[in-house]
Amino acid sequence: MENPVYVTRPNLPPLEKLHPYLEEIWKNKILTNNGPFHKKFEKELANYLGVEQINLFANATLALVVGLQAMRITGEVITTPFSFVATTHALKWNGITPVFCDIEEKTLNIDPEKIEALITPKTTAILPVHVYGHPCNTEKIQDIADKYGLKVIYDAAHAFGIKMKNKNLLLEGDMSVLSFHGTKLFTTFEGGAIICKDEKLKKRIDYLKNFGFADELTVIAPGINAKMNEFQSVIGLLSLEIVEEEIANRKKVAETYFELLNSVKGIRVFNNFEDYAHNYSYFPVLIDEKVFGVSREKVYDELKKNNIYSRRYFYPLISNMPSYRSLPSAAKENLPVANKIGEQVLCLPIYGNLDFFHVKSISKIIKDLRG
Ligand code: T4K
Repeated sequence: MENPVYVTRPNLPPLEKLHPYLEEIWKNKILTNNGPFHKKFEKELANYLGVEQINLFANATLALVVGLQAMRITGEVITTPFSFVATTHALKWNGITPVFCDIEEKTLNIDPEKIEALITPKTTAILPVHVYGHPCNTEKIQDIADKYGLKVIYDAAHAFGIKMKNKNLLLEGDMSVLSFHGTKLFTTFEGGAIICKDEKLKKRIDYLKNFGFADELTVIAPGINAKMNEFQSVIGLLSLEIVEEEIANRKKVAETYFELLNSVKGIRVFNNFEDYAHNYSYFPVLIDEKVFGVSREKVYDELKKNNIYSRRYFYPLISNMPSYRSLPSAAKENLPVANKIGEQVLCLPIYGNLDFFHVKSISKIIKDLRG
């Protein structure tokens, strides 16, 4: 490939649309602290996502940290090792012990059948991730949470724009956290949001993300600075106008991959989206070396030699990282599925304006490697 092909590229609004907004910011000189564009974006985003209220954040990691604190989560939290490090780091930053639960083959999300065995008197919550935008089994997770009096916080960093048939995925559990990072389907450069259903909780989150200020003189808790600024909010407003088109374009890319890779023995693609409209935020494939004849590493290297930068999201597993591997729940024998998937997974490039020539070339390079 003449130019590098990355795992993702942001979909940016037309530059000329930004200028009037910047002029407005330059005129009114409000740059941050719940300014007019922040308010507008909060409203329009809530409307787009079909939720009542939303708290905007500087990024999803801070949103997770603040969200857990706002809900007063302590002790142990059951979570998945198959995610981006930020999921577990947010627990650590709150002094909470992560307890890793294995994942299910079908969705690569936390396996609800394995949660109960990990509950102890110290467990206060479950922190699942809708990995790659594959929805978790929220009914089963909620049943367990209700039975044991646990809170559920969804890391929904990959789940923007998922449309379920009978429910709003972002309203499942007690809280959902979205990411608007530059590598995400919907971006504000850096950014994130919390969606919760309780108005009092929303208020507490707003205080905590602004140093704990409830009014000019009252600080209710040692909060942090995690606010989204006016520039990010403007990008968010403009990105809302183009996100549906981005999803539709990504769908076409994904369908081409499906067509070209679906029947390759030893390669698993994820195209079983019967119950929901997917957002195509990632395109993970699983490479079973024994059947395919070639390792995931070899495929990754071969693509790289061709100037194509796939990513091994999420390898190594969080549970195998130095900060976490000494935890009893991190032992490999407790997490057989996650460890297997971690060795097999490769995320192929996907974004709205990825050239079909590239999709075909990537698929051909992979197929030609077959042992
Ligand atoms: N929970 C989950 C489940 C998450 O996946 C994440 C973030 C979080 C929580 C935390 O969300 P934030 O606090 O970030 O809002 C990336 C992202 O930094 C991270 O946001 C994301 N997950 C994770 C899955 O991936 P890297 O280290 O792989 O990114 P990087 O810089 O190598 O970018 C990958 C490719 O994307 C580049 O090769 C080119 C392209 N790219 C990237 C950037 C940053 C662009 O074209 N433009 C850009 O601005 O971590």
